[in-house]
Amino acid sequence: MGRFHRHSDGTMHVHDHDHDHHDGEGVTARDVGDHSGYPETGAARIEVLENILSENDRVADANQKDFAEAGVRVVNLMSSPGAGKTALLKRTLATLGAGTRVGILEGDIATSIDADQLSGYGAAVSLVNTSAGFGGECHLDAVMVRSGLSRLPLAELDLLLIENVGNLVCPAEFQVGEHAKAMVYSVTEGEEKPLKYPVMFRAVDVCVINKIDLLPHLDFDLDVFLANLRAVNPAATTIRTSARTGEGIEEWCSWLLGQVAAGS
Ligand SMILES: Nc1nc2c(ncn2[C@@H]2O[C@H](COP(=O)(O)OP(=O)(O)O)[C@@H](O)[C@H]2O)c(=O)[nH]1
Ligand SMILES: [Mg+2]
Repeated sequence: MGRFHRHSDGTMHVHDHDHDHHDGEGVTARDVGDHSGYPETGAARIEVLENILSENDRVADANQKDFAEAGVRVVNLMSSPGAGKTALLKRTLATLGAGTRVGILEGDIATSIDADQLSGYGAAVSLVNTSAGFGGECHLDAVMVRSGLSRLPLAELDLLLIENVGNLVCPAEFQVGEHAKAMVYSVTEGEEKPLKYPVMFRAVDVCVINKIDLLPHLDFDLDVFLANLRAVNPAATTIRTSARTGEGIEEWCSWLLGQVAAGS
């Protein structure tokens, strides 16, 4: 378990920190402190967090049972804010068309901006605002997802796509009962992020490398990024897309349909 963490807004959870520099295998040898913070309350905090996480996993199991009963496959889509999740989902809905019955569970801190953008494509959309009773959390957990499921016709869906809250750290730490985790990574984010945010990159089954239409305007080195990704997650599928031009969207939709087929 990582270190307990409290946000400035009062929300709290644990982060799985990378301790490579302690065992000598890490690439950096910089002294970043002894990690012995919270000496007086540390043990109690860890216990509270273990309870929170095991409660989360219990609800995630209940979600997964409901998904199995309904015969729906579920993909949890994560990224930094602005990497292109909503734009990719719009393209996805337009490309999959009526042949695949898709539901969207839209996670957002406070607004319905993304949910509004995704309506009108024939998909059932359920919005979960984390500021509405969930402390404004920076991720979706299993309980929040469960609250949004009641507004979806699960048994009538083939595929449920969850747009998680934009954040490169916390969403990866909470199982929500999904069958696969996907991330959208924008080429504007630099090559080094897999090394800086390994928990997220390690957790995903597929990394959609988006905004490739912008490559001619950037110094982004795709080979360096791919090597960094491989260093933390050798098995992840990679798909290059532009939600702007439509490049790679067919390949992404084929991957999604493969997920649906794997469940039938
Ligand atoms: N050039 C370019 N812009 C994109 C692409 N995908 C998304 N965007 C833009 O990036 C911004 C953030 O996209 P959005 O889908 O809202 O990101 P989200 O926060 O991850 O849901 C919007 O202005 C999109 O139009 C892409 O492939 N290429
Ligand atoms: Mg969005």
